[in-house]
Amino acid sequence: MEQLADDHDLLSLPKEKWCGDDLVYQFNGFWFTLPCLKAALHLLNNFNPLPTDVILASFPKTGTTWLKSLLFAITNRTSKDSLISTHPHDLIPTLELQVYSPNPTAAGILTSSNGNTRIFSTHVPYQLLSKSAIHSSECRIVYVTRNPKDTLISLWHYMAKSKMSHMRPWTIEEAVDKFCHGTVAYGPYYDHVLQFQKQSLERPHKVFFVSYEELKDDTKNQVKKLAEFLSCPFDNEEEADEIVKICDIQTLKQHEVNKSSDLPKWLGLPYNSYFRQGEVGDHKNYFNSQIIQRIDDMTRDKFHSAGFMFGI
Ligand code: PAP
Repeated sequence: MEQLADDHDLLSLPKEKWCGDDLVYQFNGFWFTLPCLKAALHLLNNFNPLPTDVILASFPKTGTTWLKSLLFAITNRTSKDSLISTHPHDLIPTLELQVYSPNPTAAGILTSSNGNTRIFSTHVPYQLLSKSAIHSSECRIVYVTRNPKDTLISLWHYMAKSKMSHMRPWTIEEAVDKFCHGTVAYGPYYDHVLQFQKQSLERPHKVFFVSYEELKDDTKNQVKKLAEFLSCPFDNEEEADEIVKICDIQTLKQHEVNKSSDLPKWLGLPYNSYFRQGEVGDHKNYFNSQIIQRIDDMTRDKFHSAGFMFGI
């Protein structure tokens, strides 16, 4: 992996504008905002997972919040009511935002010894994680993906919320362009997804790979598979039914904490920005046929030609 000594080295990396005037920097083939890159390097150099740890990995806007809720509920059945009072992102911290950031809000999880399974999440691509202790550890990885068009429209909405009125807006055309060039935070999306998909085929006991669409289509069945992967299968159907219900977006949206427009300490966007439509196919309300064609061509070229028949 490319070695960087200091901030000066970081600033000399190739950079591009992505959302409005915000910059992303290229490191080992992927694009990062500067704070996330610094934190990601800190994480890669210092995180030593326990064999019992679970890492939720994802490209942004592919179902992370949903999976955080499900993973928490599945592994903490007796305290699953915490989902009523605590935002899923505060129940399961993101390594590069809450644990290895310059002002970490959840670093205590590294030293806590309450005996619970530690669950972390990350958007850092496998290509970089494979250079860290995460690769050799027996910890398990759960990866969620989502079709590229809905991922992009979800990202576009989310980033639009982050723009102040005086800032240049991010048009849909610009967002599509950046997404297709891979110059979005943690992009390219296709390289991110493909590597975890490959790992899940090679090491199915280590990497559980699921799509947002599969989860939507048959939530209960996928949740049961997830519980088995995590070595905590359900004793009865009712247990699985309950977890599906408490993690449903409509249930979660009703909790005050998830409706809140307060800003979490670790990010500049309000808690409620993680719950929007939660539907499959929302891109059809925004993309014209040329945009759909452009992304579908890219999906065929990147996914289908690699044998991964997903995303159209
Ligand atoms: P993150 O990577 O920033 O954490 P992430 O949670 O992956 O974001 O993506 C947010 C999307 O998941 C939103 O999709 P949308 O913009 O298309 O609506 C959000 O609505 C959706 N989402 C959040 N929680 C759930 C849930 N419990 N069930 C289904 N979808 C959900």
